[in-house]
Amino acid sequence: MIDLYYWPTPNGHKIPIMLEECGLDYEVHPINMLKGDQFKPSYLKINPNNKIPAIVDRDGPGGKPYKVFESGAILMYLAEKTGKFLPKATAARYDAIQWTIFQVANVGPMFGQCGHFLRYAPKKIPYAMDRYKTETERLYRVMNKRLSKSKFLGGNTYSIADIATYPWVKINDFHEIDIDKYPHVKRWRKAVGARPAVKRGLAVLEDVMKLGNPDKEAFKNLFTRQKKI
Ligand SMILES: N[C@@H](CCC(=O)N[C@@H](CS)C(=O)NCC(=O)O)C(=O)O
Repeated sequence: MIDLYYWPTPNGHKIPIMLEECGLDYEVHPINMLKGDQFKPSYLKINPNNKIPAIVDRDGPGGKPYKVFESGAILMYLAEKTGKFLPKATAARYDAIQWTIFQVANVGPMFGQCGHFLRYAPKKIPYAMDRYKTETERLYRVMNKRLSKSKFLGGNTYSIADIATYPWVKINDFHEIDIDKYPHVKRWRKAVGARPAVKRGLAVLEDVMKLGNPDKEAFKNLFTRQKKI
């Protein structure tokens, strides 16, 4: 049994999708980041970085509970636990790992900042809007080129690289990207989005958060309270 500490955001979605793909049993513990649950001392014992997602594997290495934070590390841990969605052969394995790290180091942070400065920043800052939009477009071009030669991001089989990246590309409207300009990404997005496990993963707590304008309390918890950590 896996305890999933979760809120339905792009970084969050990756984990129920992987759990569904792997057929693992899990229990969802909502961490309402709009109310500041991510800062509670009880949660900081699971994720010292006060962000979602995190997991505790009740049956971890040596039969003991094991905590994992950082979505990329969680995907790798679950892939290793189940032997699924990460090829065994070295080159294929590292192809998938490279594209997973590409997501956590580039796609997530840059698309996130792009959406932030386009939509949430209280002041319009043209330099920041342009900087992150330009980088987001560049990352779409990188993925489009990769997917023109490869069925999936990590290679010819579906892997944790696709699971990591799909939830961010799904919300292309949020960072104001016209998906039609990236036909290979569009083809891949359709194929990944059609997987039954992806649909089930996305449905977990789907009603509790819509991308939109956060209210005053949510804005404080998401964007200003970090100064005190
Ligand atoms: N690198 C982290 C990023 C996690 C992250 O940024 N989570 C966001 C939601 S998508 C969060 O918890 N935000 C709340 C906060 O920053 O207080 C990962 O991939 O797990």
